Amino acid sequence: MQTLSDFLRNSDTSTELQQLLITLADCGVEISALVRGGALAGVLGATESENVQGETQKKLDVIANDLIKDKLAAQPLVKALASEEEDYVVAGHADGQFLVSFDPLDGSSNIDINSLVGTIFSVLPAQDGVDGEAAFMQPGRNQVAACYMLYGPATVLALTTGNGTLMFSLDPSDNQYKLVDAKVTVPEQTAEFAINMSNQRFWQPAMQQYIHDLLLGKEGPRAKNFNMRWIAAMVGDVHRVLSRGGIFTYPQDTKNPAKPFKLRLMYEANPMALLVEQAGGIASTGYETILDIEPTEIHQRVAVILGSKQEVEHCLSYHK
Ligand code: AFP
Repeated sequence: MQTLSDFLRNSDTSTELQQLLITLADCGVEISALVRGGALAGVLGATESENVQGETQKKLDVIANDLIKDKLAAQPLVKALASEEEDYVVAGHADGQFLVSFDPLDGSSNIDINSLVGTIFSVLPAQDGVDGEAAFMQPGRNQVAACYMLYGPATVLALTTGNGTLMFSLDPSDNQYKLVDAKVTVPEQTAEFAINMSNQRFWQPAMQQYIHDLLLGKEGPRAKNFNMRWIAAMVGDVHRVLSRGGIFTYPQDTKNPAKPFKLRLMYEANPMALLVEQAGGIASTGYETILDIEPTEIHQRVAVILGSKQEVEHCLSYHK
């Protein structure tokens, strides 16, 4: 079976990007081992500190964040990095070619219940003369690569460099990622949706109506029954969408008027949007294609509707 390194070597990915991707993949191998260690690795539970989003950081979030930061600091190709867990952009090597943003442990509330978590990376090209946060203010369309590692029963790596989406699985016998799907394809139709239903009363009318119609099933306007899944880790929900299709959404809500959106553009929405688009799906806010958003700040949050083409288009028709 083809390893990630073999695949990259035989692809038209630049040597520099290959090196960076191997570094990111290695971070996943180490974090996967920590996650598997669970309580025995002494990594569960919360720290006292809060991150910039005002959320209590789990111990493993901090460990994963530091691990990635250290690995990327040692990588001369990285000009700067931005993490969901860092208040500010961290400078790297002045002549580095790449900017890396990441969510070190997505779905961290799942850690203590031994459920799915993962790591998400987005890679942008560095630009001459633009430093700090300003360097990251590029639309997701500019990403040269996006990937996630999902730490589940198996550790999997989904990767795109803008030429389709590929899936690798981490072989525990030699700690190598092996190619399991060279052309991930999201089915255009689905009968499965993912949304946090507990927020229903806070959604905008368009999303209220769309979900209402899904719930009517065979007797409603959609004339078919829908099933629901919610993993509470975007990385897990997107993996399901890439594996068998579906629609995943975290829409705008009024639960906390100061925070109408939940998911982060740079660390979650953009990399997942590229992976889903490259697999034939769609990713939108309801009003704008995610990858076309011009970011205004590093920790920006957005509404997300992504997945199977026809179903997302159907959902978007309610937003017109
Ligand atoms: P954390 O990484 O802070 O745990 O957040 C995960 C997440 O941003 C995303 O991965 C999930 O889809 C979403 O939150 C879950 O949100 P709910 O708590 O509303 O289920």
